Amino acid sequence: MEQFLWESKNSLAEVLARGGAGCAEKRVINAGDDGEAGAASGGVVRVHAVLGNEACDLDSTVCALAYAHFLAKTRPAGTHVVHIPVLNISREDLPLRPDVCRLLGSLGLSPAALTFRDEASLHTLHVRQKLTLTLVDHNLLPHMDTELEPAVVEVIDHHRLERPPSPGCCVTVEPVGSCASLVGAAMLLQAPHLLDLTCATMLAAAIVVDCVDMRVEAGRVTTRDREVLDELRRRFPLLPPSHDTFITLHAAKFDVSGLTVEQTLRKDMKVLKSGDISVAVCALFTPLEEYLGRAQLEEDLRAFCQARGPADGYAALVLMAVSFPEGSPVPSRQVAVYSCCEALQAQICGALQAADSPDLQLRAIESMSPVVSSFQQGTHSATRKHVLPILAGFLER
Ligand SMILES: [Mn+2]
Repeated sequence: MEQFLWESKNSLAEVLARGGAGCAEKRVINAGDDGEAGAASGGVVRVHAVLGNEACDLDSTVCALAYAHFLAKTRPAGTHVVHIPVLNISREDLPLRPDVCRLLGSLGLSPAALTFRDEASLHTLHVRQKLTLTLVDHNLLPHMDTELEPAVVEVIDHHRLERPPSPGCCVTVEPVGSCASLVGAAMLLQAPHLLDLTCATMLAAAIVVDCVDMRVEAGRVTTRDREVLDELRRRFPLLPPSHDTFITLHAAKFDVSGLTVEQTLRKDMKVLKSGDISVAVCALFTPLEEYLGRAQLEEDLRAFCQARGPADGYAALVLMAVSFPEGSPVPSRQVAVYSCCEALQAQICGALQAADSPDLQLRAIESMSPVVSSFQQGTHSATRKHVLPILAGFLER
């Protein structure tokens, strides 16, 4: 009989290392029915998904994995419920989170064992009254998921409480630095025996990253975060040093060397739309030089514009690069504009150069690339938040 990995006797590490092959709960959550897999498991009645937020950052990922593990092991057996962590992004977007990949990899955990949002038929399950949801690291479902709201039975989060109270839902919301501190606290209190080195390492990593290396001056860490991290460390003396974890994962987060041009652009993108023109505005976290020097840049940019956008594609791309030159307290900001249509590219450049609230103080960078127009931005304080309205105003005209 096929066993449900998350329900089995295995530790979290074993569950995740085994990968997804033959994974019965994946079929259940994919199909939204309990036909074959249900029969194999002795009749699955419900799926209890632990869902992180749409950013699917390290905190959300760790909380979903650890808390689903906790639920699977602490809920009475034989209730015909499978507990599954669901990462709230498509599987194809996992490489866009190199810090998450790095942490999972360092623990020997295989992404194959994870269930992503595009693999989970949550809406179908809900319609068939087979879904129960726990939200971690967010407390309000996004607009496209509001109809799942009646399925939510529990919330554990550290963001501002936005959900209206409902009788059937148990809400734990505390303004701590990391949601992993709340999940860790629950496990330490209710089922400390379920914590193993893998689980403790994941929780500690999320806490250290979200609390910015536990530095008080960063304004994120709370007493609660510190208490949970200290207790994890007391129980697991073999946990890697917090500072090392922070340095490694922080560097990994901004390491785009393993990403394709397309993935780099998609990583942090906002889209402006006016009439039938769409413009993608992408944030980059490396100097433009490192990026525009890539071979086949023009082909990649053109393909991105054509393949990725709405039906007509993106008419133009605006790249906003921010980096911190060594020893400099202020960021270096650069802007690049690309369009398959030369006239549009020139017009967008003109609009950005002419802007006066704020004045971006753009200085053309010659010879960086023949296909894009590149600028050094003199105004350090102007971020994408400021540039979007300039572009929106241009598109309206
Ligand atoms: Mn969080």
